[in-house]
Amino acid sequence: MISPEPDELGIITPDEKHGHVIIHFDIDCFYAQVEIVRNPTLVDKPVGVKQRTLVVTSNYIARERGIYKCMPVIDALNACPELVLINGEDVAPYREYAEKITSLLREYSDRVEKLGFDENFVDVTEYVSQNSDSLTAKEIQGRIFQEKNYEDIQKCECGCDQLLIKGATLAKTIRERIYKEIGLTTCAGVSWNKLVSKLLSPMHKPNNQTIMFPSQLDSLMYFISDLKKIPGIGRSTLDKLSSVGVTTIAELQLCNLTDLDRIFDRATALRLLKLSYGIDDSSVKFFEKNKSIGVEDSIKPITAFSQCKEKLKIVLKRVSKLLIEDGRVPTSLKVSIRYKNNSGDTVRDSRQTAITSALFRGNVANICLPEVEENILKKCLELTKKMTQPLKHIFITLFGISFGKLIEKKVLGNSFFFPKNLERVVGESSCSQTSRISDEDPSDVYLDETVLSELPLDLKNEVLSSYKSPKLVKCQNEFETQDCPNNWDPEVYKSLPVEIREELISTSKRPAGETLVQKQQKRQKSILEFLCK
Ligand code: DCP
Ligand code: MG
Ligand code: MG
Repeated sequence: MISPEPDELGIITPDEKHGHVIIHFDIDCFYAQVEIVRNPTLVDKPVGVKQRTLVVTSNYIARERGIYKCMPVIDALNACPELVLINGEDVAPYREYAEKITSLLREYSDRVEKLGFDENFVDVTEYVSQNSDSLTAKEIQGRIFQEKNYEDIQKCECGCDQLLIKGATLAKTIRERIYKEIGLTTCAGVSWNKLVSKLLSPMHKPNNQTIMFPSQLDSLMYFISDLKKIPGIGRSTLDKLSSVGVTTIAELQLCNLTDLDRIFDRATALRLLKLSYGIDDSSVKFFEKNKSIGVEDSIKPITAFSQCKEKLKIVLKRVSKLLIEDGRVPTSLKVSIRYKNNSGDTVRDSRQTAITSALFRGNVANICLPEVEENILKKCLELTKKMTQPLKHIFITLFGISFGKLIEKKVLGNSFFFPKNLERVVGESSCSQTSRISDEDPSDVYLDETVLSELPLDLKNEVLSSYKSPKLVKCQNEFETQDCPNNWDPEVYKSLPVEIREELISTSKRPAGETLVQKQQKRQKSILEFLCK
């Protein structure tokens, strides 16, 4: 047997740096808690949430009465006849609560990484360092892994223990805020890496948190023992490992790279060895919004194209709700179907098409307007037709609609034109293709060429004829939508750097500027009203 290369072995010895504080949060009995917050009369009852034939989760009262996750509804009602069962097939409320939590966590760090629906990693290293004094605690919050006394724990030479203890104080504060402001209890794990924090968080369920120190790492991995519990080791990896007789963490630790090289590439082999020692040097990713928003629905088989529209409409209504909650405007549309092909096999297919943001007239909430909905349904049907055309018989059992390439509303996207005062703003917000606006007649109106070009011809002519000499400019920037004070367009205002916002406020207070701005805003309002009719 060839021995592993020394420098690679060096990497897998448990001597990683402990400079970070990473908290893993997991909401207790998530769907069930959301249902109880929505209907507090359920608080002292056993509550289960069902999807189709399974109870996907239940509150802890129900769990004490024998209900477990993904138990068949029939068995659950036998075990606990008084179980209050709530239909949880519409996941929109859960998504809403999950987003509330994520946005609260983002107050503490830009590094907030979602894992599934009800879990988040947060790297709070910077926050803890910057608020070190206020996080100094008399005692360690929550539980210590294996109920150790801190005094008995071997201290780490790098001094990370104190940082972690402050992290635990912060985790407690955040959990209390989540409960007070959102109404949900959570569990948390506090350590220096994602893997360890994730393994710690469920240790004292519900509503508690667990911390661990680097000198306890070997005990943790020995305690966990089961390879399946390590996130990042999936089914196929487990199968490959078991094909060479490795089924526990201890057995994996005994492997050397050469053993693993036979079944994995070198990078995977190293990663697996590191994980078996509790070493995880992956960082918590920066918060990122979903790349697409979609819904899929299993349906009773439909056997004629004429039945598709009705089904698609139901799915579209559900996905519209999610889109509106998100607020971004989509520019691509995808339809997925599951169907029987000409050989009788059940297969899936999808088709997508670009859609213009002008379809939503500056606000994704307009997706609810009948003509917008109809327009999208028409596109969905066209896509469905492309997929079903080659079929001898139609037999569809699932429809999915997903919107992608989501963009924040453009700086001019729903203001449509902008006052001259915004000239600097546009230039300085790296709106690369925006024409520089010169010092001309203050009554000039600037229209976004991109938006204009996307309008139907009659509307476009109407808009152009409304102004004496409109100037066309192009802006491709995408910005976030938030509120704004005073009379400024919120979209435009909030997208600006603070110093420019301040300048705008002071400019808008000047009488001359005020007249111009108000005049142009009035026009803007009327055009928007016109567009929203
Ligand atoms: N979920 C699901 N189907 C599954 C597992 C879970 O729909 N097979 C849903 C219901 C859960 C939610 O995801 O409420 C979060 O999953 P968790 O595993 O975190 O379970 P809970 O939050 O319900 O319970 P716990 O208190 O154990 O975290
Ligand atoms: Mg949970
Ligand atoms: Mg979870």
